[in-house]
Amino acid sequence: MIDLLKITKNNRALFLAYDQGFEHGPAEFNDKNIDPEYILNIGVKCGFNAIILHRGVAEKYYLGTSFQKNLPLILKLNGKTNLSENEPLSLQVCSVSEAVELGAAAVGYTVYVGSRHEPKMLQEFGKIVEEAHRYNLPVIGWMYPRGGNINPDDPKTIAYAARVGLEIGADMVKVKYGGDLLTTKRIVEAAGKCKVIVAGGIKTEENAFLETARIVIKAGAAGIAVGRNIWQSKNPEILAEKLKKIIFDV
Ligand code: FBP
Repeated sequence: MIDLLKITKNNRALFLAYDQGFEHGPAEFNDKNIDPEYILNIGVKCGFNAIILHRGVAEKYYLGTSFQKNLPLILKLNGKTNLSENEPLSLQVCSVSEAVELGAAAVGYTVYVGSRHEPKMLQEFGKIVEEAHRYNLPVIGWMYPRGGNINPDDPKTIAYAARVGLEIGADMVKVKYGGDLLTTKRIVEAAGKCKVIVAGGIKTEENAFLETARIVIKAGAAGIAVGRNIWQSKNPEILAEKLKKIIFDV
C-alpha cells in the first residue's frame, strides 16, 4: 500500500482546497482570497496537512518558495470550468511527472461518476493511478456523482462513487457530505481501505459547518478538504483551530 504519511497526521487529514479559480472562476473570490499567496499563508499558519492547487498556481506561487518547505502539495491533474454543459467531462491537464517536478506529495483527479463521459475519465484516472504509484505518489479521487438524471447528493450514489475510487486504486477519495452519520458511515464502509475525505462545500454558518465536521469524523472518515468555508471566512485561523480539534484530538 502507498503510504500517506506526507499528507496525513495520525491517519487524519485537513486539506486546504484552492482549485476553485479553475473550477468555479474568480466569482468565488474577494480582494484578499483572489491572491494565491494569501491562501498559501493560511495553509502554513494554520498547519494544514496539504494544499490543493492546479499546475499554474503551483509553478508561480509555490515551487521554490518557503511555502514548499512548510506545506505539502496535492496537485490536481484534471480540471474543467463551470461553463460547460451538464454532462461534465474533466480531462487531464497536467502529467504525473510534472506533478513530481513541482514537488507534489500527492495527486488528485476528479471523476464525474454517472456522467455520459464517465468512461473517458475512468480510463484516464486508471492510468494516472498506475503512473503515480510507480513514483510512490498517493492518488486522491474526487469522486463526484454528476450528469443527466444523477442526484449528486444521494448518499447511495455517493457511496457507489466512493467504492469506485477503491476499486480503481485510489488511496483516498474526496466525496460530498452524505447528509448524516449513518449515510456517511456507509460511504466510509464502501470505500474500505481507501480513506475518505469529505469536501467542504459552499460557505456555511460556522457552527453548522463544525457540526458536519464532527459527524464526518465520528462516521470514520479521515478528514476534510475545505476551501471556501476557510478562505471566505472573516477569521480563517480561528475556524481552522476548531477544525483541527475536531479532526486530530481523538
Ligand atoms: P470547497 O470546500 O470550497 O467546496 O472545495 C472542495 C471542492 O471539492 C474543490 O476541490 C473543488 O473545486 C470544488 O469543491 C468543486 O465543487 P463543485 O463540485 O461544487 O463544483
